[in-house]
Amino acid sequence: MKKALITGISGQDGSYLTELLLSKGYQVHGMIRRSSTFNTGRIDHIYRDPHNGDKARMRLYYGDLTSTDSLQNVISEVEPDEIYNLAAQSHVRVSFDMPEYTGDVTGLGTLRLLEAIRRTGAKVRFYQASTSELFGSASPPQSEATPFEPQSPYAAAKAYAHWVTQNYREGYGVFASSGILFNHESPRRGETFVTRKITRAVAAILAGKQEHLYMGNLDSKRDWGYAPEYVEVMWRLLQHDEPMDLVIGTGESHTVREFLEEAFGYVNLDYQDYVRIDPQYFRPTEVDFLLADARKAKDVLGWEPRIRFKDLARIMMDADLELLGLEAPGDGKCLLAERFDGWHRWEDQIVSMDK
Ligand code: NAP
Ligand code: F7E
Repeated sequence: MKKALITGISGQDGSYLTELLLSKGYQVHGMIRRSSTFNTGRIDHIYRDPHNGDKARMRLYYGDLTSTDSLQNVISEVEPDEIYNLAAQSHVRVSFDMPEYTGDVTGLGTLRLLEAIRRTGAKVRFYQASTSELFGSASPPQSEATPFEPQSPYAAAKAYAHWVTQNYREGYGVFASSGILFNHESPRRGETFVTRKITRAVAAILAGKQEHLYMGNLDSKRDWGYAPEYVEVMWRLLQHDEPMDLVIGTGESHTVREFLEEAFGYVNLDYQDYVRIDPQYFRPTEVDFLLADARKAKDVLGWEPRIRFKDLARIMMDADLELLGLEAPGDGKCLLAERFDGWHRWEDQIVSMDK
């Protein structure tokens, strides 16, 4: 049974990756941060009480990317075959408010992890969560050959993490691959990222719980994909013979305004009646136009996205409507069930975690 260690297991991608790896028979070990309340909402459905005698296939450990000893301890204890470094201060706007902290966690945190791998001599395959934010102001479409032009403390920290990952690959022979993933969303997306902020607001407006939606720049363009499809690439990347850097995206780009039209339009509302602009959501420097050229992913891994912009908006809308007990007008739920049913087969297996 292969063992995977996931940093950022409690995040959007960490939760989907956990489900995928469990369905593939892995033992999954995840690092979580200590907080005064449990912060495991996205993975609680996987919890099985170990006191019931179940054989543990999932365990959680306290640790932090800012703490070298916690990283070394968890690697020594788990002896993983694969490490997925998904933990980060991942919010671009917040990185302008907390630039030093973002650099420490998102940038130096990756170095700490790689250095722990080198020092412990662990024979692991390492995945680094790189990002389309690295391309910043570079002209679209962006591929592996596009030069980085980071436009935020977050992107600069991710650039450091990306280069140091490449350095440990070349300098120390670590099997280290970076997925340069464009934006990917889901019903589990953090509530302050723009897609989820919009779908939650539409549902709340429909339920009479919210009057207006305050937004920033509506003209930036993003290549939005569906998170469960993207975590599959992370896994496939580490199964490949050679470590590499790989761009992952849909090759389709839309403005924030178009996402508003899609989400409000889905329940027959006009976004212009509800959306107000609040400059607090503008960023000192913006990334205007991201569009993936993911041909290498198709050539090397045979990977292609199935869920596109409209389906993504519908899936997220249906989930947020359901959360508020509202009827979904479309068939987004069918989409979800049909295409990803197999992933949830781990539920039949014995899974346990001690938190
Ligand atoms: P997310 O939902 O924000 O999750 C981030 C995870 O990192 C959470 O589990 C969080 O723990 C953890 N974390 C934060 N600070 C930490 C620290 N100091 N030590 C240990 N863990 C810490 O992010 P995501 O959307 O799943 O993205 C996963 C990764 O891919 C991130 O590195 C992100 O930057 C990168 N990425 C994301 C996208 C995207 O569109 N989603 C695209 C490209 C790259 P808590 O739950 O305790 O906060
Ligand atoms: O913003 C604009 C905002 O915060 C998208 C992270 O996962 O993807 C994400 O970074 C766009 C930007 O994502 C609001 O200015 C307008 O142009 O959803 P976002 P992001 O900044 O693209 C990349 C790939 C990552 O790696 C990151 O970790 O939407 N926008 N009005 C707004 N954005 C937010 N959050 N809130 C607004 O009110």
